[in-house]
This record gives sequence, structure tokens and C-alpha cells, in this order.
Amino acid sequence: GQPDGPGIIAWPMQRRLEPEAPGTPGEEPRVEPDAAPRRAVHDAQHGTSLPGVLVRGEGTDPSGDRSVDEAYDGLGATWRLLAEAFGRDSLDARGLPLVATVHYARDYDNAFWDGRQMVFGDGDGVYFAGFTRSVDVVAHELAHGLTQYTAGLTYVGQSGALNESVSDVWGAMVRQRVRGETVDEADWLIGADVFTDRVQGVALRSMAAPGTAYDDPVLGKDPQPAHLRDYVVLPHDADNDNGGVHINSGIPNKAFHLFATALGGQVWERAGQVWFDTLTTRGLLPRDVDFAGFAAATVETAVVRHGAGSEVEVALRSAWEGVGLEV
Ligand code: ASN
Ligand code: ZN
Repeated sequence: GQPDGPGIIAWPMQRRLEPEAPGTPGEEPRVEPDAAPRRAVHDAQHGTSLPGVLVRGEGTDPSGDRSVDEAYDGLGATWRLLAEAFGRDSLDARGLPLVATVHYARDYDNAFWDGRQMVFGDGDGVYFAGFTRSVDVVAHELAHGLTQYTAGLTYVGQSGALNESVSDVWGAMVRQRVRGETVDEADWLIGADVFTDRVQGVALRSMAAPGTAYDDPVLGKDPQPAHLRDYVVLPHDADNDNGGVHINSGIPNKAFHLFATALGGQVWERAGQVWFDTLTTRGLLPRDVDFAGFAAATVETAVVRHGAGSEVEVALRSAWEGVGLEV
């Protein structure tokens, strides 16, 4: 479930940012110095009942199953980013165990967060090679849990595209941290290792250049816009990706890329911290926030942490402007 989100607070009348705790998410406990992740990776053995058979618990040796060990390592990398960069102990700030299942169904071309755990398909082997192969995909799914426990962004329309984008931001941060890259060295791709060689494309999505990740005779062309003027209006139903949540996420993805690369250095130091603060500050975001409301909230959190007129605030405003959002 969604334990303690800010959903009942009306926007924007009762919106609040805690001025007595500048720049900190405030009410959540900080990670204990000796804290560690609590991981459990299961095998669905190509069935669909969850979680399946436990195959690797915390602190146990590699299983030898590539998908199991990639999931285990990806969960660890995501937990460490949260703990070491942002002082948060797991998705709920209270050490929530991280549960994953691999080998879900047969030829399953996706991965998802089901509200309690992550689930990864092996892919069909023709176009998709397996969804644990990219650490950013593992982090993306886990970040859906973080969003559920914090801002609770409604998975439809603009708030849904923000939910998707926040997961990609998390994916990019974990990938860059694992690879030891600065924002300038990074490729900003999501799912670079998920496609087989047969696919004409480099990844599922590109945060640096939304809309350019693939152009394939069978899979079609990457549909992501990189600017508000190209927002794709679709019905808000499951047959239409809940209003294009995986499509229009290109717009806030590009804003984050512009912001992070304007600041330079390592993505989690300043750009990621602003997104983390925005997501985790209670009462700041309504669940159905739109792009403009989210952009304004990022500027508020940036000002709390870095000050009005700071380099960070200036870079952030110009990043949003770059995708057509005046803050
Ligand atoms: N892999 C997708 C995601 O995490 C699954 C979905 O469509 N919800 O966004
Ligand atoms: Zn997602």
C-alpha cells in the first residue's frame, strides 16, 4: 500500500516546505551508520506466481544464475545510492527489504514494480535479452517503490509521466555511480543492454536525446518528445500507456539532463539531491501534480538548499525553460 503520502493535502493552498529544516526531507529517520540492504531474489521458474522460490538472500554467495546475480547487485547499488548519497535507509526510510523475482513467465518483454516487489522478464531472446542486464532498469523499477512511499505520483497523464521520469532519473544516477562517471562522461541511456544486436537502436530511452534511442523496422521509432510543444496527447487508459507515461517522460527527463549537465560533476551531488528533496519533502507535491507544478516544486527545493539566485536555481530554471516550461 501507500503508507504515508501527502495526497490529502490540497494543492497549492496548503502546500508547505519546512523552513525550520532547510533542504532536508525532515521527518524521515536518517540511515544508521551500520545499516545494510536486506535483499531477497526469487526465481519464478518461468511461471507467474510471486515471489517464487528464494534463490539468493542477503549476504549469500553469487548463485551463478546471471539474472539472479544482476538483480541482487542492482538492488545493492540502488540501496547504496539512497543510503550513501541521500541518507535514506531503503524505499521507506525504515529498512524495507528489497524483494525481486527473475525468470518471470516465458519470453516476457518487460520488468515492473507490482506495488510490493520488482519483477523481471527474461525477454524473448530475439529483440529483448533480459531486463536485469541494465542496472538502470533494476534501479528504475525499484524507484517506482520509492515514489510509492513518498510523493505517490498518480500513474496517468502528466503525473504518470513524472512518475516514469523519476524512475529514469534514478536509473541514470545508479548507472553513473556504478560506472564511476561524471554527468559529462555518461551516455544518459536507459536500458542500453536490454536489446539484442538485432534491434536497430541503442537503448529503451535516451535522457539526453529523447526520441532517438531506436528506430527499428519491427519495434518502430522511439516515440519520446523532448519539449512540451511535442507533448503526445493520448486517452488516459491502459491501452494508451495511461496517457503516454512512457512517452511524455522524455520531457522531464530532458529537463533533468539539462540541469545535471549544466552543473557538472557527479549527478547525485546537486541535481539528484534537488530531485530527491522534491520527491521526499512531505506535503510538497500533490499526487496528481502536473509538469508545471513539479517544475515549480524543484525550484522551491533548490532555493531551500542552495539559496535564491544560486547557480543551482539559475541552472534549474533554464533547464525547465529548455523543455518549454517557464518557472
Ligand atoms: N517497465 C515498465 C515500467 O516500469 C512497466 C510498466 O509499464 N509499468 O515503467
Ligand atoms: Zn516505469
